[in-house]
Amino acid sequence: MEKKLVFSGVQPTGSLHLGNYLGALKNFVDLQKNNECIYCVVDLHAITVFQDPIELRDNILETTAAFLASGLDHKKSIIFNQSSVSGHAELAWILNCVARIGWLNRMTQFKDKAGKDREKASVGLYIYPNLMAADILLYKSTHVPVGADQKQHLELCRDIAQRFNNDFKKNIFPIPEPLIQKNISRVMSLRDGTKKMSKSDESSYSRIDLKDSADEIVKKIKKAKSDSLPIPESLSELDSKPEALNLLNIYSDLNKSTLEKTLNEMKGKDYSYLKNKLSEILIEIICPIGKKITQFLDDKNFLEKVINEGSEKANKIAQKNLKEIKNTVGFL
Ligand code: AQP
Repeated sequence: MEKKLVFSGVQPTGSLHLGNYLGALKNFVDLQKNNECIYCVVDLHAITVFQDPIELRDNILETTAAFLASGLDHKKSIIFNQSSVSGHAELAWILNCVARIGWLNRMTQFKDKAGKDREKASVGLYIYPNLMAADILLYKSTHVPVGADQKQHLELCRDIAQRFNNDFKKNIFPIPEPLIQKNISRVMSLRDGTKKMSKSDESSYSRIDLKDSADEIVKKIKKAKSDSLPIPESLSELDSKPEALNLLNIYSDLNKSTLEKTLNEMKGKDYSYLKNKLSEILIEIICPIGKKITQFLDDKNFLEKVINEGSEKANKIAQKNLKEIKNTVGFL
């Protein structure tokens, strides 16, 4: 089987949550077994929305700690922070000149994040998808594990790679494939099943943080929105109950089961039954990761060493590819 070259990134914008774990990190860990993997703490992306510099520094280390605590091995995979490899910003500029304004105008994440006051959003937030394309293409990555929320950005990256190859009549970039989790590609907020679970949601009750204690998990799941009727029998009945569907989906995924099997086990029961089972399995899987994050954070020198070594390795690949790309564009 052909080896994949895998790239993905996570923004250091706060403590990572269950959505980041089930939608991204869990997949990162599986992929590192048989593939060459590059995992990046994307700090250049983080500053598209203002970040307090002290908090940003802490969050870069905390995201690195979450990578390691989830099972990434810095000896097998390259783990580093984006701003330490200048090739990301250099290639992003070249790709800014390849991507079309019309393509960016279709990006729904910009519309969601900029909100009504679009004029006041940073230019960086608008061209964020071009930087993401640069992250992926800088390493000539072939596969990108992301949550479903990033699918549109990845499609844009494919369009940019194709356009670059066509414009310069050279197959420089492979066209990267998304790797999206099948069972649960999007973990939704515990307070509103139509919104994704997100670090920046004001309510901490909307998400399970990887560092939450067992008590916090129980409290948050107890308070999670569900439904006043018992758990239904069929999938179709869940269409109009996004919060209930989300809890059942999370439980199924953690339990390595399918939604159909979970419904079979739970149909007719009250949501309190599901919530108790869900809390138990969350405590079993998430609490050990949270404990490891805290342990890693006690040794900041080690975390810095991991990202410095990773940056060196990433930089070597980046410089080689960037030389070829610049040459293709016609730079001296
Ligand atoms: N709710 C989610 N369900 C599934 N996957 C998710 N991811 C994020 N939220 C969910 C995936 O996690 C990876 C890293 O995401 P990120 O932190 O870089 O950016 P994000 O998607 O913008 O995450 P947040 O939590 O919503 O951060 P803020 O609030 O700072 O914008 C990605 O692969 C993403 O798909």
